[in-house]
Amino acid sequence: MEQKREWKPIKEYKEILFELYNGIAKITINRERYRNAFTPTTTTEMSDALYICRERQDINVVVLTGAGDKAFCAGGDMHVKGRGGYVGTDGVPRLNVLDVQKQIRSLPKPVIAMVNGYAIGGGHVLHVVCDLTIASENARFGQTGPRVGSFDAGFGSSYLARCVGQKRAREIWFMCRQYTAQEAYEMGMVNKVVPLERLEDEVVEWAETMMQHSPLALRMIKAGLNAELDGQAGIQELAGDATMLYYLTDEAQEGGKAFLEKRRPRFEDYPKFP
Ligand code: S0N
Repeated sequence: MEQKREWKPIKEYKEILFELYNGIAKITINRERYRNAFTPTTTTEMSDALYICRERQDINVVVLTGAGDKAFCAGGDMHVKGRGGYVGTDGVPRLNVLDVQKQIRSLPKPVIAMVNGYAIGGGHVLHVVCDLTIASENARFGQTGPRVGSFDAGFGSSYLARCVGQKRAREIWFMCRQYTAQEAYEMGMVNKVVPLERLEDEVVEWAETMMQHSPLALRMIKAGLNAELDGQAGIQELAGDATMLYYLTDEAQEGGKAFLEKRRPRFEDYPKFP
């Protein structure tokens, strides 16, 4: 894909690129040779980058993609798949892509999957857990788990079903077929399909539109949409945001001040909106 804008490196890693442009952070799985299949190193690095995305004030929207023009991500790297998970350089099997999924879901900023080719297996799950998916016309979507000895019965199934419906989700997992970008769009798991050469422009335009909107409003909407589906973990997220907003009020400040000044808090001074 032609690079039309100057992405500045945020941090150097072995298996991902992590770059910034105009408030947009881009995480690129950089294993083109293996269709951007992820190893435990890839997912550890993605976790670190996502943590930085959460912390940094100059990052408003996050884009997840794969290097080259063939694949977004082909799932877990089968070369390192052992008993109990994907075996890292320390010899320990892990499924730490699950941590990446949770981070994407709970990141209080929009995350866009920029799907530039195959999104298969665990790579399909990664696009599913992103808030939005924009795909190039050459993108292909699908699951292989039951054919290659794995499955994701978590977000990769349950949230997928919320997007495409139960029958389609079961078809995707039971049949292990591939779907074109247009078919994925019609199923409701892709927001827009564009020619490959327009993909990054389109994604940046969506990101820039969202950046004109209230970040707190976007954060609360994401938390609310998650809460409806994520049970106590979702409520915890939404409640955490409510606490953060409460801490911004004079009423909450009064409680803390009164404690430190060893006096009764004057909560009666604050408005009670109907
Ligand atoms: C992507 C496909 C369709 C591309 O086909 P194409 O273009 O014909 O290229 P290939 O010649 O097949 O591939 C090029 C080179 O890339 C290597 N490669 C491709 N995919 C992988 C991979 N996943 N691991 C390792 N290497 C890969 C090829 O081997 C080839 O190398 P060389 O040139 O040396 O032969 C096609 O490649 C394809 O079908 N790939 C496999 C896709 C797949 O089945 N992925 C699923 C992997 N498993 C998971 O993701 C498991 C997920 C999981 O375990 C999980 C469990 C619980 C909870 C969560 C998860 C989760 O991860 O989300």
